[in-house]
Amino acid sequence: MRLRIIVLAVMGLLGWAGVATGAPVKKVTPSPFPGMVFIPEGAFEMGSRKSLRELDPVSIFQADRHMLGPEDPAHEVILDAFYIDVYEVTNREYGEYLEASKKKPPRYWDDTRLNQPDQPVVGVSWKEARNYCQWRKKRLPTEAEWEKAARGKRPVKYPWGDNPPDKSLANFDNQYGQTTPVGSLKKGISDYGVYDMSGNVSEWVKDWHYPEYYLFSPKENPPGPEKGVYKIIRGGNWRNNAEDIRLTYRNATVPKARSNTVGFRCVADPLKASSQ
Ligand SMILES: [Ca+2]
Repeated sequence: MRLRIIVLAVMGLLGWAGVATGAPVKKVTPSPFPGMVFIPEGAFEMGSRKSLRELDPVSIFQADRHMLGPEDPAHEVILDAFYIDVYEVTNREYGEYLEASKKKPPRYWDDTRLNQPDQPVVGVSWKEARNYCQWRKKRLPTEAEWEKAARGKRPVKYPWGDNPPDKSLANFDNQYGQTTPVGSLKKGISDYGVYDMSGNVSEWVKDWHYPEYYLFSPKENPPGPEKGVYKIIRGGNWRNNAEDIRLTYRNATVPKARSNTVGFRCVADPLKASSQ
């Protein structure tokens, strides 16, 4: 007993000495967001390869260019660091939210082809997706954040590289005839370790759709247009073809849409290091 007291006393003195001499105390910070991966700050090239100089000025005024996208011009974007969900939000996770919030279940909640616990939730409107993220103390990604997380560190066409997709890489082209459990297709992972960024479900992002946003969007942390009619959805889904699951492909739909091909994932901002 006496020995123990002495040991504790010595440890106390050492601790006191550490503080007194200003020795750095290493803080171990557990990941504040389980199930999320860190995307470091920095620049990346957003959009397809065509640069502003290569664009045909006449084509910018052609109506068909404005239907969706367009993906050009490619442009540099600089983002702050953020965390993103490794997986699309699942029915299991969304069910926790329904239980706590007493909100109405989404469309397709009883569809046995789509409602298994590990399948991504579908049939949620943009607002419902946003509200879910807020409930988790997260938010929907901006379009730029989504693309950076999908693109990783290389100028690639798909999260895994430039090889065309097959059913081991992505759930697309109705090859599975339904959504797959999130994270099933490990070969299709992005450089940052994010799953199903191509296919499975298209994903709501924060941004309104404005066709020529890439021409004038701010370089740093582009927040998306202030208003619009359509919200952007990204990544393509289990029914889309190979072209439409490319990571630069832009699609959009009305925010009230509740589709069996659209789900979402959330992002979060790093905790402020100074909060002590
Ligand atoms: Ca997806």
